[in-house]
Amino acid sequence: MVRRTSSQCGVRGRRLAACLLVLLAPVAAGAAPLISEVFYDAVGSDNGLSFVELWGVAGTSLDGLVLDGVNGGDGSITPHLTLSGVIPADGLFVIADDAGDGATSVAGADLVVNFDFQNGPDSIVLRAAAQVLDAVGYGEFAPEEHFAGEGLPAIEGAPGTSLARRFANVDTGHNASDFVVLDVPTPGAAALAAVPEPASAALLAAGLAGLACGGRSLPARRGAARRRA
Ligand SMILES: [Ca+2]
Ligand SMILES: [Ca+2]
Ligand SMILES: [Ca+2]
Ligand SMILES: [Ca+2]
Repeated sequence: MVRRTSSQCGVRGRRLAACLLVLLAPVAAGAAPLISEVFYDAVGSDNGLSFVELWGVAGTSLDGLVLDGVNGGDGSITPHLTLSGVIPADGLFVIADDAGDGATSVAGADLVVNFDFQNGPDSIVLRAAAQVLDAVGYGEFAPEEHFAGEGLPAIEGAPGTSLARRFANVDTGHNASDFVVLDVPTPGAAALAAVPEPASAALLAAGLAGLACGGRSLPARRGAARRRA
């Protein structure tokens, strides 16, 4: 058995703690809105049923932001939606498809516009002018196709299912791991990761890092050292 020295353990533990802090951290207050759920393929016609849900800090203006659909086949942009409105108190803003008469069947819509995002492989990108704020690509992309998401694409579910972030406020930049298929779409509702207090997040990461170095937490190992002394 190879024994790690305490200094090897310390370096390894600090690296792991830093990684865990990044992985566990929800998006910080003041950050740009995220695409938290997309529902682009209802059973049968999508008209008046599809939606894109955004998560953001309450009070954030969406005026002038753009949602683009990027065609996986040729990279063309359609639809191209200019947004307006403000993230409400619960942090979730629902952009719902207009059924053609100014109304929508999507519950809790915050903005009604006419659109039809395609089934994959495609991507949906949230922009502020040329700056990409968030993006999700979904479906199986051939090498020559155009993926405009982050990391690897999210998998597609059957018609009637949506793609949603595991936690609406957590974005690791990897669509495949951030998004899951929901059998029942949830416009305007989402699981949120608690924003940890900086001290408790650091303690959690340090404890987990300590476990990686011999299965004892850092305080436990300090205690053992004191008993030997
Ligand atoms: Ca459909
Ligand atoms: Ca429509
Ligand atoms: Ca992102
Ligand atoms: Ca939702």
